[in-house]
Amino acid sequence: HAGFGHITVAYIASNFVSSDTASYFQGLLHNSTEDYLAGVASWADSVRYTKWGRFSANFHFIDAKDDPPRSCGIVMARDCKADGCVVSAIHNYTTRLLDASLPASERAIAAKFVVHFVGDTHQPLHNEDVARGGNGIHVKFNGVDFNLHHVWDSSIAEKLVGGVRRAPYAEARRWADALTAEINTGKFNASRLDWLQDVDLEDPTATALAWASEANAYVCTKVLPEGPEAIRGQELGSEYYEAAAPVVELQIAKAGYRLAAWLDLIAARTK
Ligand code: DCM
Ligand code: DCM
Ligand code: ZN
Repeated sequence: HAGFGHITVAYIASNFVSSDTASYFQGLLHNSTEDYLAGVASWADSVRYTKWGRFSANFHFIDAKDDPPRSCGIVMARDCKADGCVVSAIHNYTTRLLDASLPASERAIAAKFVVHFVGDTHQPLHNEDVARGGNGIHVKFNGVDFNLHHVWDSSIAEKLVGGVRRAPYAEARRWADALTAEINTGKFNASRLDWLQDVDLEDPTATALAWASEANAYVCTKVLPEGPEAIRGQELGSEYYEAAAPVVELQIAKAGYRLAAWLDLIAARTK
């Protein structure tokens, strides 16, 4: 369920947006329930393999051509493909959301892409070129074969919450509410304002690049601490998981909190 993390991020954002923001996006997305963001969070993944959605396939990641674990870092001119990457996609769809001359149907598509790509840019391996973001690194997780990208997209988060069902909305909601409490009064409370330091609606590329660079740095420290070859074929369900799970939790919490701030800025501008 690659969707579980995205749905959780969307529920966290729903918990933090202002009531004006909620009304604005509920109207745009024609969904007046509490699931208006969660319900569209995985849409971008469902269209990327369709004929209509092919143009968006490269928008889910940026292939940082760095050298983990020795050196991590993103260089836009080097790493963002000519037809786009997650950083330029966040810029493009934020701009389209703000463009009142576009039909509402196009602004709704832009909203769905923004909700999804803010999540993708917080996953370290969506900001790394090595083995196509870890897709080519085969590992085991609790005895089952996966690739490293899938472990970071799904397996770690699913283990953290004790497993999820095929439609993971209830589990995502519960996890989102727990992380919301950590942000409001718990272990993330002290850092929540720092998380918004780079947020600047005047410069969506710089904002998204700051988020992507922060996630990319984890590739050198927590994803591939001994390099890509050392991890191939390894069991990642115990010690590796123990070190990785706090990063996944932090990145999901940050993505949701930042998405709320971003949507608040956008909705305030459209008044
Ligand atoms: N499109 C996009 N980003 C743009 C322009 C277009 O993603 N900057 C996508 C979304 C639209 C589709 O292309 O649904 C068709 O757009 P248009 O009618 O402008 O060609
Ligand atoms: N992906 C990535 N970096 C790449 C290629 C793909 O982060 N260079 C992501 C996009 C999907 C997942 O990996 O979330 C699987 O991609 P695909 O279906 O293209 O193999
Ligand atoms: Zn994606």
